[in-house]
Amino acid sequence: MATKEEDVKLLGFWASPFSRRVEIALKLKGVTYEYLEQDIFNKSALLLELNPVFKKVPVLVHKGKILAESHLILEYIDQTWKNNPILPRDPYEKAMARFWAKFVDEQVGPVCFKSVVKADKGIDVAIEEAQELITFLEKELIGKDFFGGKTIGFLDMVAGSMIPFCVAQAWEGMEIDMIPEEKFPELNRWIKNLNGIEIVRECIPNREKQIDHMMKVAERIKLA
Ligand SMILES: N[C@@H](CCC(=O)N[C@@H](CS)C(=O)NCC(=O)O)C(=O)O
Repeated sequence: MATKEEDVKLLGFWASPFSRRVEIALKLKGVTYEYLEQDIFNKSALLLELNPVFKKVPVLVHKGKILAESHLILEYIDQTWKNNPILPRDPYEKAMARFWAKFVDEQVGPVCFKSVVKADKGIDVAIEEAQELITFLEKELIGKDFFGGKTIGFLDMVAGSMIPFCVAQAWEGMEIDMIPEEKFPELNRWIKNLNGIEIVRECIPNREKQIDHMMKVAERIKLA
């Protein structure tokens, strides 16, 4: 476990799935950290200094060492604090967790949000394309409580922060059910399991506030 002297700081943004997942990991490991909320529309000198390459949150600072990019930060946390492992030990399972996490952030997130908001080919086509992607994750959950097995792990943190607690709330704002129970029973079971974890509930953004925020972002995307 981390002690105060370990000096952990996290630069984040309340609505960001990328920083929310890092908070879940830190809390799960019992790491004490200082949280520095950032305005991503008016970036602080500190954020630009610590992440000059991407200029994005999250940024983790541990004993003066600076890390950006949420997947790498999660791996660093897992290797630094060994209790409550996040990534599978088995090399193949570890590679697959990384594979699906990349799929969530690079495919599911953008297709389920930007493509659905823009709906260039019509909203029904956009929904169908997005749900086709989510079906891959539905299949990955068959017979499991979490993607990581019996306990919450790396892919649960990535997919949980991105899908039910971010993008699905944007759909809710558009009055569309992104993950209907009858179509996605496994994902619905998984979301209930995630909601059953106190740390997850502590780390996810307030639902109404998140819907409101996502609708504002959607307006910006439509106008762009
Ligand atoms: N690949 C990055 C994505 C981080 C990211 O997109 N962060 C957003 C907040 S949701 C941000 O800082 N955006 C500011 C910007 O794009 O200028 C990660 O996994 O950490």
